[in-house]
Amino acid sequence: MKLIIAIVQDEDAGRLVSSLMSEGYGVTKLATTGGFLRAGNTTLLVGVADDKMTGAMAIIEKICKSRKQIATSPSPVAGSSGMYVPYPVEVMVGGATVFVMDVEQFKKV
Ligand code: 2BA
Repeated sequence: MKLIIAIVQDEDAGRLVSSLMSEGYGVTKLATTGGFLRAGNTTLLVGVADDKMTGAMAIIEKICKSRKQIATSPSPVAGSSGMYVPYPVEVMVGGATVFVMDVEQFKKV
């Protein structure tokens, strides 16, 4: 068995959960925050049998789209004032950031 940890954009999360559930995957949805943008994203935990991995990854790839996002990032400290000056940066976010781990044990007690 594997555990998929998929960090996705909030815009894709609802459709992704529905698609995974309708194909029989168990899903847990967590509200998370990206370290760089400090904006909300969604992390899904999906426990899957080894032979179902390809199907789960195909659904994630189909639904999660890359998007440009404008974020406000702090510049280095400006001179002696010690003030942070925010400036906009454009970054390409997603489709999905996916980690796959081996599951040693899976129990429902
Ligand atoms: P954030 O950390 O908010 O990052 C959002 C996007 O900002 C990233 O998209 C990337 O395009 C850009 N970015 C991140 N760090 C950067 C930096 N130091 N300089 C310039 N641009 C930077 P994605 O790579 O698609 O990542 C989307 C979200 O996935 C991340 O949100 C974070 O929550 C998660 N993530 C990505 N890589 C990760 C990792 N190695 N470990 C844990 N979480 C990760």
